[in-house]
Amino acid sequence: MREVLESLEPGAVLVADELLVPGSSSIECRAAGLMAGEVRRRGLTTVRGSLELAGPSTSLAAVLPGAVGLGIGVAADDHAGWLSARASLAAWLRAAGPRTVLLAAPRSFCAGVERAVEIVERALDQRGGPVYVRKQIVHNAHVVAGLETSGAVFVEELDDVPDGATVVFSAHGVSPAVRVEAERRGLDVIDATCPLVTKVHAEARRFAARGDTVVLIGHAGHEEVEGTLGEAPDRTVLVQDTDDVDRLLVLDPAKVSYLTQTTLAVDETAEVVDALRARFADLRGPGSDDICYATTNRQNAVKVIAEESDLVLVIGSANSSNSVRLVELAHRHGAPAHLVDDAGDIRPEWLTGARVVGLTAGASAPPRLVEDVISALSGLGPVTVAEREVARETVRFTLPSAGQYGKA
Ligand code: 2E6
Ligand code: F3S
Repeated sequence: MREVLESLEPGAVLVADELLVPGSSSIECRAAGLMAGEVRRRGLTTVRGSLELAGPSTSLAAVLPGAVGLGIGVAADDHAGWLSARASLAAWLRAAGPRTVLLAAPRSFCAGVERAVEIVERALDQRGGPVYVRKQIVHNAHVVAGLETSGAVFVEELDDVPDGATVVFSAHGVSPAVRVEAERRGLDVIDATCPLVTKVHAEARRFAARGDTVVLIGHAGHEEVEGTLGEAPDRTVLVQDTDDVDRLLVLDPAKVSYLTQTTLAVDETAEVVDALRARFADLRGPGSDDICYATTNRQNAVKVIAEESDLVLVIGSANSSNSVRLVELAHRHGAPAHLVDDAGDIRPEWLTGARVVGLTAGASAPPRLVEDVISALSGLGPVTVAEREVARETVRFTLPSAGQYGKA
């Protein structure tokens, strides 16, 4: 232990994965990920390891009351580190205690994300050269980092892909202009666009072909929206809310149809569609909307847990539209809610006094992260896990044909 502390950089803090008690069995520190996040938010770096309780006086540890064999501990070798370690430990001890974790179901990966990730994994296994991916394959930092570690090269635009190389299009889809450019460059394209996004592109072409103004309801700048807009750019207008609908100018009010991004809030989108219908009596559309089954199910499930929870945690990245919608919806259904990439983003002040914690994950967040968060929370005291299932998902999408993988 002394060696670990001596090798700590100035300002670094050792966060204990276990506490070693001389002459006794070790004490597990499942909340180490939570503690490490808090130390990092205080501007210090962290190292994970074992902490010997009979060690140097610069270590701080606590055995949690009411939780047999669970502890939490930190150590630092300098004053700044020690102050931060002490404050972090105090904050997490305030949040300690028994709680219930209410899991939303469905949550986490949808069929389109499973397919997109598998497409990249297979390409990495089977292609000889590097595999480039245009944009994030899905909007999740952990998924992207994992595939990067396996060798995928993420780029923003096709300009960053060498001529003739393999490039995967992300799950959010691309505009026809991107496909044309890829062909012109002789790129070897594998398309991971979610089939439900592809369906919206087909609707855009069909509605535009009959001479309609196509109103796309969605968020400006989102990759899916950019791709769909590109199908009929001269005929398509983007609206984000009912104010945009009020301002809308169209060539022929009798020839208007609408489409939606797949990951919008169901309730807000219905309001925008109602506003469109109020202005354009002959409005045509895709049935009700293009919001996908996975988005709808995750929203229905988060509503249920929000109504029963003191706090809702949504696992997902900040650029994930469907994940952000889950946070907003939980708020609208009465619970304080926060988006976290992983356990390290959870703040002790959110949990202090929160005895029932609702937990869900956006469609691009790996299920492993949900398990990690439950495990981390169980390091603060006994956790009872209950699930609220609103739907069973059986949707699976087939992969592109085998010929798409490997040139041999
Ligand atoms: C493709 C289409 C829709 O930001 P958004 O929610 O759209 O995307 P992800 O990657 O977070 O979720 C999956 C997805 C992919 N949704
Ligand atoms: Fe597709 Fe919906 Fe997932 S559009 S990628 S199934 S969130």
